Amino acid sequence: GNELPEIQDFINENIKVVEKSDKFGAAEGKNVIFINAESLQHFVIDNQLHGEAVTPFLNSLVTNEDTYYFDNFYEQTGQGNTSDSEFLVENSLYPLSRGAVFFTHGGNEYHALPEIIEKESYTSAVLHSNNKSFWNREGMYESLGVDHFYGEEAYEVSEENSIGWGLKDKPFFEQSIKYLQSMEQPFYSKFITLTNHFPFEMDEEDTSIDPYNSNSNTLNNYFPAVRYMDEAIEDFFGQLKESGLYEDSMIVIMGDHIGISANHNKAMSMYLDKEEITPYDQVQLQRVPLFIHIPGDGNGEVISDITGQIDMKPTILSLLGIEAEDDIYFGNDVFSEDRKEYIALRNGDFISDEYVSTAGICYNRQTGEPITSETETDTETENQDREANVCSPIEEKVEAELSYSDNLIYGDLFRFINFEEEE
Ligand code: GP9
Repeated sequence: GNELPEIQDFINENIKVVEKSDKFGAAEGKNVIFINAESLQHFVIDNQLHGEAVTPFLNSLVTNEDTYYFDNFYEQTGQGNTSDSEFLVENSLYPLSRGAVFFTHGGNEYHALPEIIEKESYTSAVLHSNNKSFWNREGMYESLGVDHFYGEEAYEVSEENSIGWGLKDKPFFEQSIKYLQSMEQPFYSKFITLTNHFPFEMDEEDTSIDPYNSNSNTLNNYFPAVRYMDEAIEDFFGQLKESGLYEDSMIVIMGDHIGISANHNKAMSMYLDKEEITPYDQVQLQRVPLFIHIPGDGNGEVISDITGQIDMKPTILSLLGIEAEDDIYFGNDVFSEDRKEYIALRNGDFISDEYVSTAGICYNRQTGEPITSETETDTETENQDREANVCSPIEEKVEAELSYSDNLIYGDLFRFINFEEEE
């Protein structure tokens, strides 16, 4: 645990914001219903196919007065895909650069969201109709302090109501309502959807928008699968209202990771009407939707600040009005004025207000143009390369952040901290 003081100093100096955001406590005492939306990317939101909206319900949520929509919110996962997104959300730590931390370090001690909010009388549950051992969820959830895990055996799954990876999202939500109703309140529940998963297979009866027409079947089929998810979430909102849970809950919808990889760039460039997908565009495609919907709030807006999955834990805690000053985390409350100015991706790329850094190239974020020279004030040749890279100062912070997060995981360092005492 010798490294802890250095890590804590780094976090205090570079990450933590002392001042509470003006949304602190905006959802105090409410249930949290978190939808981990499989493979949902930002580019489909408010976009069209064959002259139709791809996600009519989610589009209506963007402009809903009770919704905060974040249109520059990035997924930060690595090889652990969905499990990495869960790891980011619950811990505000980075997943690992290789392998899935759910498997490699599922037995570590953590100071995760479910555990923290349990002290404020919150019950926590994950609902996901898949085998409990997939991604070692059962083991990891115990380490994260999740109280209940409703896996595949909690659902009625038949040939008729399943496709691809298992139970379709509509029956999944329908069958989950009874579990929510039986949960002690307030609760923090996470729903992990499944239908919008590669290869995006759909039954005819569930297809309400025609596929795209390109050389990529993956991208073609993505649209009907996303539309199905949009409908499933809309139905779920209806069920929440009918069950009386809606008013007392905050509903968060977050895309977990990209669904369309760079292998489909030709088709993607055709859909987005671009000549090509540049490395800069590739980073922009790592944006996933984040909706924070607080019934009765009335102040909803679209927020374009640079944000990411690492921010979810401090954001949820702040919205619930829970202070966790001594906690160790690498994100910020998305509503905070004083947030750190960049979001780091797991491969060391980053996005800041001004720049996008990827594949060793520093881009102007607004124009998407590479920055070739910023050396007007210094003509000495040997300094040019160094100074040409205006991304360097942030790159250094990103590198430090990722490696401190790795150290915490590899060294299982949370076992050396007694948060009870510190709080
Ligand atoms: C599996 C589901 C999908 O249970 O969460 O996982 P993914 O393949 O997207 O990581």
